[in-house]
Amino acid sequence: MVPLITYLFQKSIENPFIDDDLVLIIGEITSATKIIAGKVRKASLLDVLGSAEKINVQGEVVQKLDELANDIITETLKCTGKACMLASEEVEDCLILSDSGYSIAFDPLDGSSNIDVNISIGTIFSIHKGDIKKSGREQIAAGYVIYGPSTMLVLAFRGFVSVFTLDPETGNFMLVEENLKMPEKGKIYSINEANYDKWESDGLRKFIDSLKEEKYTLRYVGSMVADVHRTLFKGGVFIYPSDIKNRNGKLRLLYEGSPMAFIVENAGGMAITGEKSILDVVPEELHQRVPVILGSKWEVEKCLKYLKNG
Ligand code: AHM
Ligand code: MG
Repeated sequence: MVPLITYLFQKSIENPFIDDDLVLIIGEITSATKIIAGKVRKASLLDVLGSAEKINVQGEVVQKLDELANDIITETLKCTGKACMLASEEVEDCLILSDSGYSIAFDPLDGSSNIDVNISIGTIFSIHKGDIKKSGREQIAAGYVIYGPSTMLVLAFRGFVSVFTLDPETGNFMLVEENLKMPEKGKIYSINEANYDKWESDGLRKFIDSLKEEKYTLRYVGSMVADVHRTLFKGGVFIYPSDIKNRNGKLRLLYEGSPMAFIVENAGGMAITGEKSILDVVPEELHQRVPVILGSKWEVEKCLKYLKNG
């Protein structure tokens, strides 16, 4: 089995854009996630569960583990000397570190509402060269780490997606699947259906009704990382749409929608806002939100037709 760093050096031979600085950055992000994985596993034994009694820039309650994960990733990336900008879900402004290098946007601990109840959560990251406010299409790499029964890393570059599992005995992320391709069609839809009456689009309601008629089943964890991870491997569709309360949905473009769209598209799936590919949205604001419809081609194309027909 191949450890992550060996894999990255092997890939850098055929793909010169994977330079030493990028290998260092990815290596350090994943080192940070190993520390976070340890804290998540022991969370109820440490004083890290519950709220940090703060509200973040999104107006959401900050959990102690959110804050801890943010500090671990930020400090680790600062030490590389190769990161020029950092943007985190938990921090209002972009942290500027230098004039050139890689910029990293991250959600340190996605699925915060599940932290206290031992349900899978994760870290999402997106890497650009230079300025952070670029479209998702210009990402150099994107990935997430899921803290589930095992800790796994899904890492995407343009054209290929690979999957690694953290071996707790050696502390290495080991390659378990290369060139991941997601199913072209699935049997699962994933959406917070409690908001059915609040969705802005009648077409979306009709699409979900049509899936029920086709005997789809519903799975919704409420951690984007977990819901996207299942969708990648089993196929189907994950949706966080716009609704009358959240006109652009709930999920954030730079560190949720865009990296997940990059992973899904490079694994052969689709990721759209309802109008265009999420990867073509050019950010105007650091914490801007975006409606997300992603998954297998068959379901996403079908959803698009329903949305157009209203
Ligand atoms: P978070 O980044 O504060 O954890 O919020 C994002 C999470 C996603 O992981 C998940 O898909 C979504 O919120 C669930 O929202 P809801 O509870 O409205 O269904
Ligand atoms: Mg999140």
